[in-house]
Amino acid sequence: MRIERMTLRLVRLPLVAFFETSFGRVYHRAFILVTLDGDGAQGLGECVAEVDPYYSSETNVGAWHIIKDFLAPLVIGRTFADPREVFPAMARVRGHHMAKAAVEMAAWDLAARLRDVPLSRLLGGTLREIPSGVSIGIQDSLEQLAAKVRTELDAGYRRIKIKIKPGWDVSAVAMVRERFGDIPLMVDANAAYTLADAEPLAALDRFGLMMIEQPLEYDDVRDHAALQRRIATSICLDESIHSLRAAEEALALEACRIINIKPGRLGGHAQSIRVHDLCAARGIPVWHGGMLESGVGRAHNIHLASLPNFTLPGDIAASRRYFAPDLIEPGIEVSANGMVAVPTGPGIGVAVDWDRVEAATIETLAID
Ligand code: NPQ
Ligand code: MG
Repeated sequence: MRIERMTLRLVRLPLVAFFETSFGRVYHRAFILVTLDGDGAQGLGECVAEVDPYYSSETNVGAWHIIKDFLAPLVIGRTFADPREVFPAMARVRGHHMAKAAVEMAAWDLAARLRDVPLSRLLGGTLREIPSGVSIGIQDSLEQLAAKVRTELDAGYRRIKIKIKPGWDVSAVAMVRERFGDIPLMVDANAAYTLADAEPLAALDRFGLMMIEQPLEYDDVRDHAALQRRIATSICLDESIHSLRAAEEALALEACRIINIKPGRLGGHAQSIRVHDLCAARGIPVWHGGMLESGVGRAHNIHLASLPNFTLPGDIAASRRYFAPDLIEPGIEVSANGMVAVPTGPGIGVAVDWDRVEAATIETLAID
């Protein structure tokens, strides 16, 4: 396929409810939609970088610059036999995985549409539906947290993840266990602790959590390995796994027993598949993370999460938990038993409502 043109749109949507992590509270989501035109078809990708460099060092304004000035010239006018060639074509640019992923994932959607197959087929997916979990942000009170957990369990979600930080950890987990019993439960610290907190983190062991996600520094592997030796709960790495190499290092050092895969963090679908395959070969389960994507990014995630080693429920919830309405119509739905169907149409297999995109767009740029 030949990439003929790229369009960038900076889009901003209000969130249905605020989302709070150890690094702060947000009420809106702003992201870049990337469109690639080629051979008479169009592919779509979503750049998951936020306004602020808090989860990751990338920002959407920075990604706009990197895509426009450095990535677009490396792909526009070029012919790719396979979307796996797109990430290597951008290798001259170091880092900027979220910017690269948006371009690369649009190329996968384009390739799948040109072959008239669902993206999952091209990626090597085998599951027809995927198990869905939810990520519940830090709340103002334990009462509010209990109400959220109740709502999500009633909706059928197969695993509850609660965000923690020092001061909102043992008390929150203890409350959930007391009120809701032995539900599939995990926590995500988004790097809010240090190795000096090993004792309070070990205090979580008695709650039988599925895992604790990214307790320590965002780029650390070594301290996580030391922590994993001192706590019984399995560590899952998120932020630290920014590449296949980082995944190899984490597994070599036994810094985690589970890995969270996000294509934005890794540089796209091809890199995500390589991490998935590495983990499968080592007996390490993976699950698909979430970045508060619109329906476009969410659909990409669902196709990727149909690969066989995504054995744990992912942070891939219904559109309506985040955006009402979403940019796609119909939105992503979750069944009463907590499953999301993998779309069967060509490409990402969802219908974008372009009037809604237009209404939410702050800035547009066409590059050819
Ligand atoms: C995580 N996501 O697993 C991320 C963190 C994250 C669903 O828990 C705006 C504000 C966008 C906060 C994207 C979930 C964000 C955000 C991702 C947090 O660590
Ligand atoms: Mg996380």
